[in-house]
Amino acid sequence: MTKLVSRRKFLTGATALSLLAGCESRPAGAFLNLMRGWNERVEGLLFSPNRVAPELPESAATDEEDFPVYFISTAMPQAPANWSLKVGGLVDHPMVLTLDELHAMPSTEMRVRHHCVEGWSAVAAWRGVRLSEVARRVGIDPRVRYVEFRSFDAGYWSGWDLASAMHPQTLLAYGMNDHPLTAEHGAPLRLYSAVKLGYKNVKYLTEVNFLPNKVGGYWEDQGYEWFGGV
Ligand SMILES: Nc1nc2c(c(=O)[nH]1)N[C@H]1C(S)=C(S)[C@@H](COP(=O)(O)O)O[C@H]1N2
Ligand SMILES: [Mo]
Repeated sequence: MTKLVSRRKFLTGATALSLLAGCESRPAGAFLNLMRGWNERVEGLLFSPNRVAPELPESAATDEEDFPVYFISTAMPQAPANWSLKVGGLVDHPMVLTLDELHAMPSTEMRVRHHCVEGWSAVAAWRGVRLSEVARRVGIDPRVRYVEFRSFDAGYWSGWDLASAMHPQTLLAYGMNDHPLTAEHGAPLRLYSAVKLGYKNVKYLTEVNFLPNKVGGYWEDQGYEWFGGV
């Protein structure tokens, strides 16, 4: 816990710089871009796949009515009737997974704190399948370094580093606080990780692609820091 807190403090300044990059003037912009590249490299180095975020007791859970709801669509995103998850990219066996198939895989639950860059945080329990388990089933190519997550929410998406995606606390989540995910929080399936900031946790998933090249994201392309570690 102390480790997490101090690391968050350490990164705050650099994160603020990346956010400023959205309204940059030229010479400062070049400097900020340089800083952002540096910050991403440092974060990548600091990130340990073995560092686990603290799991919290039920008493720490936020009342669900008080858990903020974010989506970029103008109306609540609704899953298509024939929803399924496409898993592809540089993999041996691309798959199209139904919710039933995901339910049949080994499940994990974790109650952790959510951190949004807008300054709020909240606690919930999330249930789902480890992304590493899905990666094992599709068989990822050794050249894979990044993972792209896409959604049916007005094109919201995010690109991740492979190590964070394979972290044991990175789930394809279909449950929240002992009930199926609601439309508010990303039904039928969302990405949920204890080691990433809110905007990296793509709700309303449609696709997971394992890629050799780095890709951006909805907020990342507008100046939010790309790594987005907690
Ligand atoms: N598809 C989609 N996923 C998304 C977002 C979004 O707008 N659309 N917002 C992100 C942000 S900024 C946060 S803080 C969390 C919020 O998750 P919640 O609505 O379950 O609280 O979802 C993330 N994932
Ligand atoms: Mo957020």
